[in-house]
Amino acid sequence: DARLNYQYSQRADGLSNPLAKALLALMEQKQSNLSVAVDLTKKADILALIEKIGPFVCVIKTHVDVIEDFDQDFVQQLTALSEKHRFFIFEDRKFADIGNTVKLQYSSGVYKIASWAHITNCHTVPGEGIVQGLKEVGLPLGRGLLLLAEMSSKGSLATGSYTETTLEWAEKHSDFCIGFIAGRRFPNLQHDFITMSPGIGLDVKGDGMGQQYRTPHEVIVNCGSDIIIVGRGIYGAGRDPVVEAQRYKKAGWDAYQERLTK
Ligand code: 5BU
Repeated sequence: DARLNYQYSQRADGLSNPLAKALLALMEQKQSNLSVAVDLTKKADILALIEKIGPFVCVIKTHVDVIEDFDQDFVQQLTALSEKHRFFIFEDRKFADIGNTVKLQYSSGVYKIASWAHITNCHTVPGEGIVQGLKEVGLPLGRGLLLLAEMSSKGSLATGSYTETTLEWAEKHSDFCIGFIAGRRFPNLQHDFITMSPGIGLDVKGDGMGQQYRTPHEVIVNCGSDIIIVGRGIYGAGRDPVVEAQRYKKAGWDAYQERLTK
């Protein structure tokens, strides 16, 4: 895939979604292909962590349903931080229901995800209608969707024909689907897509609950992924998040530079 040798900013041309274009441009500007998964449960802790690491990331990934004191003020503060430090917000909601239900889950309820998350994602197990439903809400708002083509966890069932069909739906809905959660770039696709990979760690291989870690070099240079998603490797026990964010940012960016010259 020749696009593996393109700079992120050059690849913006091959994507139709304006948010995807903006993300690729931002990555080049900030020299960051690092997304941090901020899986903490207190609003203040999350915001304090993001204030520190915001300068080093292109995307902050959230799980807002684990926040004990979630409220609209959290959304406002998160949005303000995303503007101050220039990053995109990815709510890792993993929608997994019929089109009509996910429309409601995406737009309504306590979280109103579509109103603040630039990016969200979904499983493809319910069929193509899930993409259609989310698109009805998200596309008019300028949002982008990632399809879960693969998962990083041991024994994941998202393989083979499940993954292949997921790729077809992304092609069909490439105006809204900006890419995939996957461990590798998929070859021979008509459109260009952004690949984001969770399960990234420089120090450990797993977490004892099925998570499997690979290095930035492995996923970006060997497997052609674009964005590394790092959680506990940044803020886990005994770690200095600023030091670790800079370390993962450098590892991700060095790997990307190496890929460009391959
Ligand atoms: P960790 O602390 O780096 O293991 O966190 C990984 C994050 O990525 C966490 O928020 C997961 O929910 C998320 N994740 C994942 O680990 N694997 C996947 O396949 C997908 C998401 Br999709």
